[in-house]
Amino acid sequence: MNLITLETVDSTNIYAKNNLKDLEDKSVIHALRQTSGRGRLTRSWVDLGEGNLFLSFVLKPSDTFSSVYSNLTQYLSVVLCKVIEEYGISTQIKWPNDVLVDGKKIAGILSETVMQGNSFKGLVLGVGVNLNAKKEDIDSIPDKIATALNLETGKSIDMYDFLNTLTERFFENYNQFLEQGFEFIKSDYISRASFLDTEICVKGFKNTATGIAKTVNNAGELVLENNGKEIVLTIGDIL
Ligand code: BT5
Repeated sequence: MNLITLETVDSTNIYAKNNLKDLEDKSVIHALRQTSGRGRLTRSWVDLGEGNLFLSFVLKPSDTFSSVYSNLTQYLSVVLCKVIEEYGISTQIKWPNDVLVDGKKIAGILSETVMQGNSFKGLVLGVGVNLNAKKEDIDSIPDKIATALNLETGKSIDMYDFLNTLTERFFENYNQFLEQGFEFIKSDYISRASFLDTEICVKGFKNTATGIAKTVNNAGELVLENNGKEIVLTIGDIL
């Protein structure tokens, strides 16, 4: 693993994408501060100050895209849960990849695929984790109830310890995950899935689907049941 630490950057994902060609496979771009952290679609990721984690994994597993790469966000969400649990805190996953503590968002993941024409150049898998935040700053995050690891444990968190454990655990099983796909993490994922067996609303690009969340299938897709009909969702936000 090649770790690059930057003082301040607009977004570690943007940095990784702009420099992708010069970055080797399994590079990790880490920033102490982020001025324009990005979420999915047009959303942003709030920088809650130094001591919080902002990083992007640069992955170049092959020259062609494989569907299992879409599940890497779910793989990372399970790895994150396990690292947070090492601090004695229980976690939940909200499909597809939000990591929650007591229903509050503690981490977010953003995966971006880099293509040049039709050719696949690599993936940038970004993650932000709230490790050391003030309660008043957490409460000012728009649209979401959030938390941070220091607020949950009552202790300040060593960001470098967390970073080292996270990157080590991520690469420990990375190759096996790529070979076996979502099934490799399915039981770890399902055991933390807080949305199963409840009625949920999922907003996709065009439509909103409603139903009882039955399971997450072997491809990592969310299976809803509505009036006896099965709806299989590949992408979306649980409202
Ligand atoms: C995400 O998007 O959760 C993906 C966030 C990825 C951030 C990392 S940081 C390193 C790398 N570089 C980047 O530029 N990005 C990645 P999404 O599911 O769209 O959720 C975004 C929503 O989460 C926002 O609209 C807020 O409601 C909420 N949010 C923003 N900042 C937050 C924070 N610090 N803690 C908890 N929730 C937050």
